[in-house]
Amino acid sequence: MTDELRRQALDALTRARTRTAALTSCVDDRDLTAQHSPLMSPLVWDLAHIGNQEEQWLLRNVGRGEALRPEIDSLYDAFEHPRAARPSLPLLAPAEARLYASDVRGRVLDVLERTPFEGGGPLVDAGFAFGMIAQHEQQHDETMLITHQLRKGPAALSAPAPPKHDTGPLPPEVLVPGGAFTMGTSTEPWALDNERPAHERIVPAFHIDTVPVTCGKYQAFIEDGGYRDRRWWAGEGWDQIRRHDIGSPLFWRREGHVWLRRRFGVTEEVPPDEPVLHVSWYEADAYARWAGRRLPTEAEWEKAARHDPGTGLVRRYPWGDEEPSVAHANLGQRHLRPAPAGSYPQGASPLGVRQLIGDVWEWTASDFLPYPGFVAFPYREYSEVFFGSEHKVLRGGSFAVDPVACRGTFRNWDLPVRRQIFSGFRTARDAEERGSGNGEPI
Ligand code: AVJ
Ligand code: FE
Repeated sequence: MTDELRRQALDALTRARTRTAALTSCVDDRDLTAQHSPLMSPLVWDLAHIGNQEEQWLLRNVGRGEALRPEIDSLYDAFEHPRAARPSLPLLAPAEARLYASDVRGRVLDVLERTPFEGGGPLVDAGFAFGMIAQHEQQHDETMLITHQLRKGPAALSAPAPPKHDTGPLPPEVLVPGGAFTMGTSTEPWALDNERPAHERIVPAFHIDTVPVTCGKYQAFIEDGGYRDRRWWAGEGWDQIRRHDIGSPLFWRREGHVWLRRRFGVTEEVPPDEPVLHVSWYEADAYARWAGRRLPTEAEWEKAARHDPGTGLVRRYPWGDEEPSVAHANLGQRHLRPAPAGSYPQGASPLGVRQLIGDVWEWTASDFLPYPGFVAFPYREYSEVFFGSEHKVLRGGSFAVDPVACRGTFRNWDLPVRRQIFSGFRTARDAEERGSGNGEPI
């Protein structure tokens, strides 16, 4: 078991570094140090920040080694410098940042070899710190992919389209029976603090969309004047779309009767059967209200993804406990887009809900809050400082998420105005037969 985890840790760290290298070698140094959007860091900041977090946690903390470059810690502290201010910092130049990150990694491989995965305390047992750092690097790789999407100019990245699957016809929604289920985890070895601990939740019966909302359906909301009708918009959402004159998802543009979108430097027609991407929580919420529905709560989303009504048990993923394969989900930046709605039949949940994992991050109705019994670990700044009503939870991961940072319990969060992230959604509604609390199908 620990041998297997050690192999997985090495694999996850190596996979992350291969991806980081690809994302930072396909553009020149000028591009790496430029700020492509005030919302994002220069790519070279992410690169050295990845190395610096790895140095702090795996070399200094786990490995009990001397600090390599303590003087740069504050440059790469995300809380000290907002993203917009990072280009004017005396950052390591691209070649230096690359050398630093690879120097750290070389030493980390020695630490990994000599660190016992049992009896060493919660930071190292089951290789947690190594898994955490692999997830950290992959999360920044997704952030860097967002920067690539925002970058002007010709394409720097390419990937094949997702394979074709049997996408239906499918029923538009699935009934999830009411009753208790186990939310979160106390056993997943590399689950982050906010996913813990496992606890019972009673979730009344509800219906949830079989597939994420598509561009075609979202277009109907636009054509119906959805962006001009105050009734659909909550809170700051209306102010945001008025102030910034927003009338479509980010990166969309209308030409006559056709909607076009720019994707990693290439302009194409909006594909109607693809899950909609680059919408804010407010846009998702407004669409749901227009459709006479609502966003699922986080507990509903997780119940749809993990609960098996046949056994009453929860799964790690909708399809079961096996690690994601290419047949289960569109993950890991193998493709640079979500697959058509209804794809990945082998990744469906026991009740037949598709594409819960991969393709697009799914906005939920819920604020980012701690579970009962939450303990910050190993640092308050990962989750705890973000808890509250400011951030909304996203679930399921996008095409840009590596499997190491994606599972049925994984929680992501962002401000409800954000739309440069790989965000989409599906909708839900209460079941008429609410209140049957015994967990049996109705
Ligand atoms: C969990 C994706 C919101 O990118 O801000 C990276 C992950 N935390 N470095 C983020 C993270 C520290 C985080 N999100
Ligand atoms: Fe970070």
